[in-house]
Amino acid sequence: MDLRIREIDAREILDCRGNPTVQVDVILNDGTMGRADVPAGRSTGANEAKELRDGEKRYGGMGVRKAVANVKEIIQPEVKGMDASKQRELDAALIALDGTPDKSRLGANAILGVSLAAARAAANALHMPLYRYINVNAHVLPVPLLNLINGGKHASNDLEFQEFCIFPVGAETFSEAMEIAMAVYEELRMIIIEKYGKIAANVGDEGGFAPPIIKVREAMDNLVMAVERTPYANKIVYGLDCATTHLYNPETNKYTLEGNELTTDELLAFYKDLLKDYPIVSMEDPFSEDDVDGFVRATKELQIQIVGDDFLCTNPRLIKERVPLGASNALLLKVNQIGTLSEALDAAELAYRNSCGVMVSERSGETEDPIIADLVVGINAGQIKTGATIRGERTAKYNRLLQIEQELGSSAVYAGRNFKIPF
Ligand code: 2PG
Ligand code: MG
Repeated sequence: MDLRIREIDAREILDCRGNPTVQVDVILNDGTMGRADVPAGRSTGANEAKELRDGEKRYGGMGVRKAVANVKEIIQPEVKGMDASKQRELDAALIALDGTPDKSRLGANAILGVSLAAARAAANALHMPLYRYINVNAHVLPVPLLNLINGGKHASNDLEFQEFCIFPVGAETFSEAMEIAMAVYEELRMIIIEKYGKIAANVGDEGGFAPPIIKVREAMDNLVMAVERTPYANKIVYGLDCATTHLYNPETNKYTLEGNELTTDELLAFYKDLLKDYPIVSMEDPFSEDDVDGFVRATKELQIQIVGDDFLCTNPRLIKERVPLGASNALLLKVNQIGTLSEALDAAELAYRNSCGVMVSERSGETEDPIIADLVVGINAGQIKTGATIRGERTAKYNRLLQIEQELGSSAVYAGRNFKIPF
């Protein structure tokens, strides 16, 4: 077995929104190949690593031919001959070669593709599933957060919060959680058709419904009604991605919500009222990406899981700076926010060491690559957010988790109500 990198190939492929993205193949000396696709966000944080887009006419400027060329012409000669299983060494070389703090020279999309494909190649060469290659103790199957109603930047409705999720925490197993999720999905589809007509049952970017709703409470009521029509109501709690970076106006220092301009205090009061009426256990980005004070107050006063997405950007520097202040108690882990596998693993470890939960997440622009399914099990994270089930780029992840559950057999533990600290 020879784990040294012989060749790297890359190409432009399409994500689920039809935008170009990077696919990388890392081929080892022994002929083994690892392939990985790079996802892309739409409601992105300012502190994310920067993907490189061509900015030319084709694909409205979204082409990634430059990133692909960077993989083949700049990265390949540099990392050729490196041992693909020395992930940290490889990632450090990629970071040094780029030379910018946000990976903007070569593009985080170019760098991440190589980083992930190398991990896959090494795991393949060692005949190991990727989750086990990441961690010999991998055994936790995550609670799937089904994002059943889409708003914000992911939908063409006027609902401002981006994601309304169910957490099937009361399931015994991951496969039961999926069964429960689909039962709710079907009920919700019927409720939406009854209330808003057939056309309203179309779905948003992440496969959840995007009915013509404006009010947060109306979305929650529909979701709760759907849950209550199934036999699983006592097994389900709720979570939101408020994604408020995009509702915040830095000029007025206020948040736009349902036709009102709210201060941090008023938005917090809105959340408190909401928690009185719905069993919401998790809120992501309840305040905008730099509203540290808002995050501290939310974490302290709401007493639920407060997840930092735009707020932490999977960035070890931001986690070190912000989490010890009591600003959030869970990390949303998106590998392309930081740009290499080892930095993402560092971010997860830092979160754990600060008693934070970790929720592994897709991007709204995904491909069929299920790599985050292996990642979430590999780090025993306990929670995965990968949209709703009826789109292929979403089922790819759920289906991979179903395979992993079967592979793990009796050692598989479903995180369930312990999703924050699963063991
Ligand atoms: C989010 C994500 C994923 P995007 O805000 O959490 O759901 O969206 O990938 O568009 O940033
Ligand atoms: Mg988010």
